[in-house]
Amino acid sequence: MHIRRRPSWELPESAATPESVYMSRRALLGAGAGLLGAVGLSAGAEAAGFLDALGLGGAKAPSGPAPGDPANDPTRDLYPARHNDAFTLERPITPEDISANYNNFYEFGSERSNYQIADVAAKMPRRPWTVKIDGLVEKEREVGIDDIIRAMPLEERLYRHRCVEAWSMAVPWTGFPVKELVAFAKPLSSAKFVRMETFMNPDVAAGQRRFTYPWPYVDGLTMAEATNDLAFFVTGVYGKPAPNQFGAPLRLAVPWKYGFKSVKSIVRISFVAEQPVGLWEKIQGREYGFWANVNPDVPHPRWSQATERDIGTGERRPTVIYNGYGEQVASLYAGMSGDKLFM
Ligand SMILES: Nc1nc2c(c(=O)[nH]1)N[C@H]1C(S)=C(S)[C@@H](COP(=O)(O)O)O[C@H]1N2
Ligand SMILES: [Mo]
Repeated sequence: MHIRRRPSWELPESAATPESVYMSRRALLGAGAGLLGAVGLSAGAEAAGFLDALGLGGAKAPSGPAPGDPANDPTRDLYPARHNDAFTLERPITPEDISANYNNFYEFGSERSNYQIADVAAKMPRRPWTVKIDGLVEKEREVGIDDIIRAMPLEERLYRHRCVEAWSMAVPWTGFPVKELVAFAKPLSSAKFVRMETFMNPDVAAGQRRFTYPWPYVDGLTMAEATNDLAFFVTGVYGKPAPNQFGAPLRLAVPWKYGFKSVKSIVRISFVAEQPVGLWEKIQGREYGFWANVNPDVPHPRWSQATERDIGTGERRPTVIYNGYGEQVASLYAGMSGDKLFM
């Protein structure tokens, strides 16, 4: 029997995470894999939950000092960074204890909430960490993350984040504009896209033992998108080095696009001529495309994108085109049209 494993976020958040679903999933745990088919699972979240329960997703972190503890981060002296007043928000910042325990990071499992991702991700060593800069650049090189962070102008920006699952948050990221790293990388004029790749380490990231996902996680931007001032590389959050579950030590934030474009824990940045194919596009290209710009009027094939739930306040609010950043980014898409831009 073939059981297709779907990522839970193929379901809208409202359908994927109510406590009742979570509880009934737990109640069924003992029954094992055979039950997957027996209960006629159409919900991907359910299947993913079972796989986690079978030890494929992520067990509780052992107690003891976590190698990923941001309190020991070698760049902690750089925080808090200067706040950039050009990036403020009209909505309340999501409390850290909420955003830090509600994460999509499939390398560490598929249970978005209930502290699981945070606990398991904490086992990931943050150093040594290098970033390979390669492809169409003057000179390919591999740079230590601390050398990158210390060479960049760190600042704090308040950004909205809109997941394709229809939840959102408002976060004080610390980091630097992607365009600064592009300048540092010295791409050739033949480079048309920036491709970003997450680490690959199934020993600490049990989710990467699921062969049905085409690891490592990849996504990308056009050069014009990457050099737009809004495109941001995140190194910290809430005024300190980012805890691992947010994608330490280097994570993208492109707030006008759905959250899956914002690649976490980057180890490789490649300048390429061809449009990169992201992990989710590879799995389900009809639903998760390259552009993935936020648009309330273009529904996901299986749910509406008209509104979103703010995980901080619990409020449901209307979704705004380009997640409210149209003034900064709409010109990137001038002359282009069609639904493809928005999914
Ligand atoms: N490597 C990697 N990056 C990733 C993901 C992931 O599973 N793996 N999930 C994406 C999705 S779907 C979202 S919504 C955001 C979630 O970021 P947060 O956990 O900091 O809220 O990370 C994105 N980046
Ligand atoms: Mo997401």
